Amino acid sequence: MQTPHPLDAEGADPFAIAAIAAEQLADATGVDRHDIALTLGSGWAKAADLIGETVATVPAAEIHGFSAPALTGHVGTLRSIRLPDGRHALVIGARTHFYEGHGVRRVVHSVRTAAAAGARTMVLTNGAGGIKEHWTPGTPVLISDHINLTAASPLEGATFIDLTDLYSSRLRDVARSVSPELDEGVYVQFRGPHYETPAEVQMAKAIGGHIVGMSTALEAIAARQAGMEVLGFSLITNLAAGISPEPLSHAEVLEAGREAEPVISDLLARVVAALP
Ligand code: 8IG
Repeated sequence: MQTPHPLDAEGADPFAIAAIAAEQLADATGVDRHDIALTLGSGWAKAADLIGETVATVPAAEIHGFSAPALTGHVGTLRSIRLPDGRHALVIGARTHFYEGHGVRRVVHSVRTAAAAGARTMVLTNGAGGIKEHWTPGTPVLISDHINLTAASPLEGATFIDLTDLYSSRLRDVARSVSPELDEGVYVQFRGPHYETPAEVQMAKAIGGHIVGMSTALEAIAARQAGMEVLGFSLITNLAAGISPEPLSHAEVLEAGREAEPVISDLLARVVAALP
């Protein structure tokens, strides 16, 4: 019989598992404490090279509770970076998506590990579809709030967590001090992995959404539960289904990400340098 994944084991405590992961990370990187954590989604990976000096790169699969990456093009590493001012950032290039079907605990394990490693700030980035027509592919936008349409939560049991100002207005102000032209919008998380129908995009718009994606809302909730301050960015890689007459193509999404990468990575690096 195969041993279950640690997070799926009978009686498993996700926070204890994250604490073990954080210890292993400290051993593997030689960095006792990380101040800031970043999850770099499609289009954002190059930022890791710009925010500081890489101290160590660890394959995520070597750390307790992490799994090998499901998608080629997703990095599968945890990287410790020393910022110019001496703070340390943990760059998570190993996202587990809810649509992989392994449950929410695994989706948010990297966020909980970052919190256990000491991070007080969680920067979440993603590639996503845009509902506002003037957001051409390659536009980075701040996430101002979210609508979670996954029907799931990382919180277990009667855990009531306030999500007011989840995407910290203080940190959004910091981002706009770096790049005043940054627009913002409400992120709507669908389960995926299919993209939305045009009718679903119209629903997202009608309920107050501006961005559609498959990753960030669940992670942001876990970050808030762990007491972190959250900053969220979406790279609009495509107009959401039906907003443009063109059908969506994964290849075009990847291409838009590649083209925007140098610009948005530079933006993110400057925002990280300005974080309190
Ligand atoms: I990149 O249009 C990317 N990710 N749900 N919809 C959803 N996720 C996305 C999209 C999109 N584009």
